[in-house]
Order: sequence, then structure tokens, then C-alpha cells
Amino acid sequence: MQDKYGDVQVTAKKDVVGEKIFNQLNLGFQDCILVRGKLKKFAKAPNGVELIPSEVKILNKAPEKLPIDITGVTDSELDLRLDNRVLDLRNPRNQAVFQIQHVLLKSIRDYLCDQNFTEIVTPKIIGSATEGGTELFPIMYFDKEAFLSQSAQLYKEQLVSDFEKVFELGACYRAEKSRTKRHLCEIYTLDLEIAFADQHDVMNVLENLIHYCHTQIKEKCESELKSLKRWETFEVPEVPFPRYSYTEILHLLEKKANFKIPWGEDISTEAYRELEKILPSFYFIPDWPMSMKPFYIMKNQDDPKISQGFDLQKGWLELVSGGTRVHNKEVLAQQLREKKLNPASFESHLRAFDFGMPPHAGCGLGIGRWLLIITGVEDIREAIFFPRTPDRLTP
Ligand code: AMO
Repeated sequence: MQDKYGDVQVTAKKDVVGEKIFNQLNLGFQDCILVRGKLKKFAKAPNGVELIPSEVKILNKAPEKLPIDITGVTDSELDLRLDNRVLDLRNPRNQAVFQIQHVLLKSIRDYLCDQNFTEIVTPKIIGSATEGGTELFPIMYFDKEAFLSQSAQLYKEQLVSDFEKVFELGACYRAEKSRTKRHLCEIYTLDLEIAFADQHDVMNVLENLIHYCHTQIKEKCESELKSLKRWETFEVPEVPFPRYSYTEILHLLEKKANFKIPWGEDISTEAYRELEKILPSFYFIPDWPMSMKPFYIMKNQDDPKISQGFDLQKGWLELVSGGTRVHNKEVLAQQLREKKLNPASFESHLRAFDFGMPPHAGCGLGIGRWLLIITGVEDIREAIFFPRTPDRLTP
């Protein structure tokens, strides 16, 4: 018998429990039952005890033939597993992924609350584009068009002027037709924003947060990591994490991997795969070209071609992006124009900069991707209860 806490052996000998209970326990796999009885020590049973039943109730039956194997003996195809997700999540390996997520989310909250951050909740239905991209899902809001929020960006920046250090754990929506093992259309992110801070302060918070959360997981999730065969390889990374500017990364790629990327171009997945051979753990890439960062990122004061925006990588995978923000309204309006966006569409956001907006910086981190890094599962769809992709809207 399996429950939230693991397996329990129910031992029913006919001459001990009687014929009625003996017959009731002729059950199918995944039937839902209630058993009352006496626990007895039994070293050979899972968890060292067995249950001798005195009452059995059959609450619900499962079909004899299940659509997927959840015992781990045979692998079912991922799409078939996701079609039967409720059942799939009874597989101990999948349970382990989400028990780890549970500890991760609690650790994030514990750490940030301890550092005097205030948890915020921002709207997910918005009137206009957050970041100006084309990745918006339009919806009907009564008789008007509205959108699903693609990021907490604008609201967390506004709220930083009231609460100084804020964070949000929430959903955002990306209408990207990317069919990769790291992209989803509905993502759950950690958003941070800190007043009177720059990108370096945010990087310091991030590396300490990651160190803390990994330490908690190593302490609290031994059996889960073992069930995922991650116990030996799971890493509590040392801090500080190395920092290589975008330009240094291009040099590194050229010198060590013979991979040439012209300055100003994006680093391809193929190039990141090469980088992972040189930098397998966590590393920051600051000083990206301004042309590749959004309008709210501040320019380098000495060289406006360069931004004060950074990414945090774990090997080949981008986990975080963030940076120092523009806090001056005129500069922000100018940068919107430079990105071919219309400041009039951002009027209500710009108004928040009229009332003494402090200098600030922040970042956004994808929880699904963090869970990939921790658990070693290969596809982000396995790290989400009910994934949303261009091809999947149910269950
Ligand atoms: P960005 O768009 O880089 O930045 O997103 C932040 C982080 O969210 C995760 N992520 C995704 N995960 C899965 N599927 C996707 N389609 C997807 N898109 C993003 C990544 C990424 O690093 N407003 C800025 C953050 C900031 O500057 O504060 C933003 O949204 O892990």
C-alpha cells in the first residue's frame, strides 16, 4: 500500500484477519483503499513495519489495465505519460521531482524573507505588452482585448519604489512556438527587485540564494535525490560564482573551442554546449551588448553599446536574466523609442517614475529550469505538473 509517506506492507493471513478482510484485499493496482489496523515491527518490510488489518474499505477502483507503467520497470513515452499525468505523478521518481520543488519553493521564500524581502503578487491580465515583444497571448477582457502577462517586470519595478526589496513567485505566459526541452508557454518564475542596488548586488543575492537552496535540498531531500540517481552528482555550488563578460565569453569560445561569434550576435545553443565543456557549473555573463537587452536595462555609463544586464548560466542552460534598471523617466522614454516602442503605450508605467523612483536592479529566474538543474531530468515538461506547450493544452 502506498500513501504520501511511502510504502507500507499490509499482511493479511486468512486465519488471522478472517475471510471477509482477506477477500476484500484481493485488490487491483492503484485501487483507493482505507485500512485500519495494528502496526507491527517487521524488519524485512519497507520502512520496517507491517500493518495487520482489522478493517478495510474500498473507496474507489482503478481499471485492471493502466495506460502507463508507473513502477519504473518499463519507460512509457513522455507524451503518453503527460496525457495520463495524474497517474504518472504516482511514479516515485516523479514524486521525487515535485517533493524537491516543494522544498525549493519553501527555501526560496525562507531565504528571501530572512533577507527582508516582501513577497508581492502582480496582475497576470494586462492591458498592454510588458516587454514590447511579440510573445503575448491575447485574451478577451469583456469587450476589450487584453493579454496574459509575459513577466512581472513592470509591476515589480513599480513596487520596488514602495517596498524596496520585493520578490514574486508567479506564472507568466510566453506565446513562443519553441519546441525545445527548455521552453514552455506557461512558466513559473521567481522575480526579484531591489532598490538602491545595481546588477552586482543582484548577482550577490542570487548566488547566495542558490547556495542556500541547494544546501537545503541536500539536507532534506536525500531519498528523493537517490530515487532520481542524483545523490552522488548533486552539487552545492561554491560562492562566489565566476563572472565572464559577454566579450570575454566570445574570446573564450574562440580560443578554447574554436567557435567564432561576431561581437553583437547572440550565443547559440551550440556555442553554449561548447561552453559547458569549459564551464560546467554556475557562471554569470554580465556586460551584454545593449542591442540584445530590453528597454528597461541601463546602459554602461562609459560605453553605451554595452548594457548593465547579465545572465546566469548553469553550463549550457540560461537560468536567470537581470540587470540594473533605468530609473529616470526621460531616459526610459528615450530607450523605449530606441527599441521602436511607443512611450504612449507605457504611459501608466512611466507615471510611476514621477514620484521619486529609486535606482534599482533585479532579475527573473525560471523555476522549471532550476528544477532541471537540480533533478537532472532532461525535459522541462517533466519538471512541471501540467505543462503548456504549443502542442499541449490538456490535461
Ligand atoms: P527572461 O525573458 O530572460 O527575462 O526570463 C527569465 C527567465 O525565465 C526563464 N524562461 C523560460 N523558461 C521556460 N520556458 C520559456 N519559454 C522561458 N522564458 C524564460 C529562464 C529565463 O532566464 N523580465 C526579465 C527578467 C528581469 O530582468 O528581471 C525576463 O522576463 O530561466
